[in-house]
Amino acid sequence: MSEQAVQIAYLVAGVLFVLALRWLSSPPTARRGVAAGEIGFLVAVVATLLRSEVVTYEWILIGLFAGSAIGVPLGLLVPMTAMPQRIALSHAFGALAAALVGIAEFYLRTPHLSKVTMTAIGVEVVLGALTFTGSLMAAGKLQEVLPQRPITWRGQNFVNLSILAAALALVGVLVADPSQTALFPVVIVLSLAFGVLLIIPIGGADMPTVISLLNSYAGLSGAAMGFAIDNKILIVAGALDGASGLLLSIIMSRAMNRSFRNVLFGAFGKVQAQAAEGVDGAVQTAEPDEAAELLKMARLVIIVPGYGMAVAQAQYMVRQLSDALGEKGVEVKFAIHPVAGRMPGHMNVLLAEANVGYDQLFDMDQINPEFPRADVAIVVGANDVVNPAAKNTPGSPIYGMPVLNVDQAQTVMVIKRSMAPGFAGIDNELFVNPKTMMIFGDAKAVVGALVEELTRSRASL
Ligand code: TAP
Repeated sequence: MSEQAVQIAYLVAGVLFVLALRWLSSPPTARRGVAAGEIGFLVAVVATLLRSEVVTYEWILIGLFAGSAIGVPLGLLVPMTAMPQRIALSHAFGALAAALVGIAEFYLRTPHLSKVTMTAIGVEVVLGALTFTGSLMAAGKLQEVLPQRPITWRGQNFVNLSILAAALALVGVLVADPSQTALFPVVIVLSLAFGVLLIIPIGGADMPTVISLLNSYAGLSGAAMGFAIDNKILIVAGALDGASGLLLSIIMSRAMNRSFRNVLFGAFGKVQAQAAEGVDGAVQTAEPDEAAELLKMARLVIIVPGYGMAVAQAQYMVRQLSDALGEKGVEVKFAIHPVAGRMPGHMNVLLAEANVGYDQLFDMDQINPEFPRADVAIVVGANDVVNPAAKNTPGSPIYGMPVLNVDQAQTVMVIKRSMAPGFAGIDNELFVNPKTMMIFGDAKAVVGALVEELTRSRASL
């Protein structure tokens, strides 16, 4: 394939990546966005493989089969609820690949490295190495093979930043004089160590935000690799990845009430250290038949899905509940909190899977003013995202986090298995609110029972 054709293919791939990001930002076009991204990568990979600089395909094929042997089972077997740690592993692999390419380039080309190339290799290896160990640590914390609690000590930020500064200073020395090859392994070791130290003080609760940030680092490492080996599509894809990962981290930290400065310095995550203080008050429980009676009389019902809906795989039942209510003339809306579940867009993905109409899904800012008008808010396996402590209890670990105002509805039905806390590990005063009825049980079973009650009464009419 001529070099010109390769560059045109890269341009097409770059446009597809931009379109993919554009389309992924809205549920109705998200599937198209995934397809555009996949086609973009296929075009980029095929064009690269057909480039004249490929000497032999032997190792490429071995890599292709080894990668597929790991990637396909990961994609098929890992449940949606474990997606954050799976994504962290993908970042670890991607960042390791970038770091290894940088290391190979250094030893192949030194000492004939220009200052620009050495800078690019330095950035690539530092970011690649720290993202590799950082992502492995993040995956380990989320999978709970490592302790979730933040581990902190005095002077931690100073030590961590000194290690990073030392790695960058050594890169600076190498840019001035690439023949100092003995310094390069030190850069690698310092960067690997920084990745571990960066994650140690961060609690499991904040890990998905950090993973998004590591995604950004992996992208920037890839972009630097593009400069190092003069590959334009790597620069484009890496820059898009770097920028979108950074934006997503900012959006997530805002939604979880973390300042982004804290994210960058890894100084947050002490949330779990402040344990729940307990809430006083009587808990009112209800059975699905009582709840169904109330639902039949409602005009507006707002359903709030959360992590428990994902665990129970209750989204199909929830869709049936929405349909059954719709048939009774009840208006049904879904309230989507930006960090409900365990990954960005978690609820949107599940509800789309169950074919809930996009016009029924409302973001927090859109739906919050509607709660006072709602006859019933049904909370399906959500907890932290509806916890009024975020508004009313200064000192609560989630104080300041924007939440869904379900307590403003006339009646609140909470479906969960017990009084156990959610991700932030704190109790929820909503459960003892006189307006609230707790319907204990697995989300799928309870919502199924509600559907049965609603449709049975329809059949008997
Ligand atoms: P959580 O606060 O984690 O609460 C989920 C609730 O679901 C639990 O209290 C649990 O109570 C219930 N549950 C679990 N399995 C269930 C089942 N089979 N049936 C019924 N209920 C079940 O969830 P949320 O309200 O969605 O909030 C998300 C939390 O994750 C927030 O703290 C957020 O900051 C954090 N987080 C989110 C993200 C993203 S990007 N989404 C990233 C990082 C962190 P029982 O055990 O009593 O059933």
